[in-house]
Amino acid sequence: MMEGHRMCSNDNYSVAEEHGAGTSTGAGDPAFVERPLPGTGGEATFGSDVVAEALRAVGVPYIALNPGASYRGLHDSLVNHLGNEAPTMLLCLHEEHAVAIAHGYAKVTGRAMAAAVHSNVGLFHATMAIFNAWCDRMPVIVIGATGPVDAMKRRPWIDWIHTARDQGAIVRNYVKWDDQPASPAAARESIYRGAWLAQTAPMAPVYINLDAGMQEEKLTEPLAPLDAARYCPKVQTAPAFDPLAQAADWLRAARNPVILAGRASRDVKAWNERVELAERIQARVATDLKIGASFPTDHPLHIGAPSVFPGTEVLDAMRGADVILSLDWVDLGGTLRAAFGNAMPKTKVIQVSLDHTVHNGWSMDHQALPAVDLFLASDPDATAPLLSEAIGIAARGVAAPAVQLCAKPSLPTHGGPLAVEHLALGLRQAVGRRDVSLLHLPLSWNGAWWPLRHPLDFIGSDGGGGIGGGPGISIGAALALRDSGRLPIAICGDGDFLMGSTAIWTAAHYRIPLLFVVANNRSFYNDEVHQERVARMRDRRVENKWIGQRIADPDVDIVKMARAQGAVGFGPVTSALDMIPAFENAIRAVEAGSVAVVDVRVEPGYTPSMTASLTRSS
Ligand SMILES: Cc1ncc(C[n+]2csc(CCOP(=O)(O)OP(=O)(O)O)c2C)c(N)n1
Ligand SMILES: [Mg+2]
Repeated sequence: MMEGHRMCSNDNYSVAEEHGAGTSTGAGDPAFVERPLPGTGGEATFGSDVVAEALRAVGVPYIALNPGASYRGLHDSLVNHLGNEAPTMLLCLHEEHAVAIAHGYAKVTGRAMAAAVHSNVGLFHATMAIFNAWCDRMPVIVIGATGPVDAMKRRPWIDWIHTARDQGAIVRNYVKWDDQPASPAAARESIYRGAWLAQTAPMAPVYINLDAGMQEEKLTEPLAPLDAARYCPKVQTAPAFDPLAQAADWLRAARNPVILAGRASRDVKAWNERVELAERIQARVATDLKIGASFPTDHPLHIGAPSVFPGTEVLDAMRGADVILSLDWVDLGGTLRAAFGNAMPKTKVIQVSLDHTVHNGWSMDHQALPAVDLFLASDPDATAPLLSEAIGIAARGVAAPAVQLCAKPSLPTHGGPLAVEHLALGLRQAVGRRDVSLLHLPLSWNGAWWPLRHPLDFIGSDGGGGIGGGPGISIGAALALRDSGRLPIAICGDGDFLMGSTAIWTAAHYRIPLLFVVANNRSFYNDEVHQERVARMRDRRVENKWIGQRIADPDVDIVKMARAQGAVGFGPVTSALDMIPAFENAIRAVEAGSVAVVDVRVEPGYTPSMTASLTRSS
C-alpha cells in the first residue's frame, strides 16, 4: 500500500526500462514441443510454401490453429518446408482460442501472431474472438481457406459445403482489411499488406483467405525475392504542428486539466512520457479497466481507482476541469455525456486519436460522437512527449496525498464466505514482492484492490465484451511474457473460464506457465443483476433472479477440468484459511513451469458503480 502524504517526483512513478517480452529461448519453448523430422527445405515448390515463407518474412513467430483440409497445403508447408519454426504452430481445441491467443500475444507485444482457421466453419467459430480483438484494436493475422475456388477441382460434398462465394463477408465488418489472393505471388503480397495494415495504428485484425487450389498447386517458376521490410514501412503518426502548438497553449494555461488516459502501448518509455506530461501540467488522470494500464493508479494525480465505467470521482473531476485531454479514451462521447449530460460541455476538449480511420457503419464500437474543440489525428504515445516539449514548463513534484487504493487490508480469520475482495487480498499477499502481470480480471473486480505501476501490470480486458475470451487471451499474453520474469495471473469469472476452458490444454501442451484464479460465484452473475433490475422495474419477484443464471446443481468441478487437460488444480477454496496456501502452492507450480488453476468459491457481488452502470435504465 502507498503511504499517505508525500512529495513525488518524476522518478517515483517512472519505470526502469527492462528486457522485452516475447523472445523465448531454450528448453520449454513451444517451438521445441512438436519437432518434425527434417523436411525437404530448399526452394518454395508449391503455392502454400510461398505463403509460409511470407509469414516468416513478416516476422510471425507463432500460428495458433485448429486444423482443416482447406489449408492442408499450408499446414504441410509450415511443417515440412519451414520445419515448424518461425512460425511455430500452437494447436488449439477451438478456433475461438486460436484467435484469442493471438489477441493476448498482441496485447503484450503490440505485434501480430497469426491464427489459422478452417474454411467457413472454422471462421464461424473464430468470429467472436475476432470481434474482441477488433474492439480492442489489437493486430491478428487471421488466415482462412476455402475452395478449391475452381469448382472443377472440388471433392464431392465436403469441398462444396466448405466453400463460400465471399467468405470474407463473415468478418469484413470487424476486420481492418481482407483479401482472397488468386496466385502465390498475390498471396505473398497479401500477407505483406495484411501484416503491415494490422500492425499500423489503429491496429486491428485482418483476414486473408487462401484458395485451397492455389495452395496446393505447384509453382510454374520460382518467385523473385521481395524484401518484406520494404513492403511494411513504418508509418509516422505524429501530430501536425498547428494543433499541437494550440493544444500545448491550452494545456500550459489550464488551471485544472484532466487527462483521460485511454488506449496506449505497453511501452515503458511511453508510460514514463505520459507521467511526465501529467506532472508538467499537474493534470489529474483517469484510467480505464477495459484497457491496459496507462498510468500509475497510485500516483497522486490519478483520480480514484480505475474502473470499467467512469465513477463519480472521474466525472466530478471532468466537471471541474477547464481542459480535458483525451489520449484515445474509449468512449469519449459517452464519458462526456455521463459528466455533462446531453448539453454540450463548456470545458475545452482535446482528442488525440487515430481511431476514426477504422470506424464503419456496421460496428458501433466507435461509440458516441464526442464534442471536440481540438483534434490531433495522431498516435497518443507519439504525441505525449511532443506535447510535453511544446508546453515547455518543467515537470513538478506533486504534493497531493497518494491515493489509498486498498480499502480493507485484512482477510477474515474465520472460515466464512469469501468475497472477490478477499480473493484479491489473499492473492496479493501470496504473490508478495513478485512482479505480476494481471492478464484478465473478472467483472466483479474493483480497481482499488491492486495498484498498477507498470504498463505490464495489467493488459486490459477482452475488448468486445465477448465472454469466454479470458482464458485464450491470457494464454497468448503468458506466451509473450514467458521470459519476462513476470508472474502471469489471469483472474476469470467462472462463466468466462468455463466458456473458454479448453484453451488450458494448449497452455499445458506448449509449456506456457500461468496462474488462473477462477472467481467462482457459480453464476452468470452479471445477468442476475439485470434480472433483478427488470423485476424491480416491473414490480415482480426479485427472488427469482437466479433462475437460468446459476451454474450449480451440479457444481462444475473446475479443478478436475484443469487436471484433465494437464494443468495442476487447487481447490475448491471456500475459506480464507485455505486460500493463501492454495495460492502459494499454485504460484510455486507456475514458477516450476506449470499451468495452475485455483478454484475460489466467492459470493456473488459487484462494485456499486458497476451495478449502477449495468442496470441504468434507458
Ligand atoms: C459470448 C457472451 N455471451 C453472453 C454474454 C452476456 N454476459 C455478460 S457478463 C456474463 C456473465 C459472466 O459470468 P462470469 O464470468 O461468471 O462473471 P460474473 O458475472 O459471474 O462475475 C454474461 C453471460 C456475453 N457478454 N458474451
Ligand atoms: Mg460467475
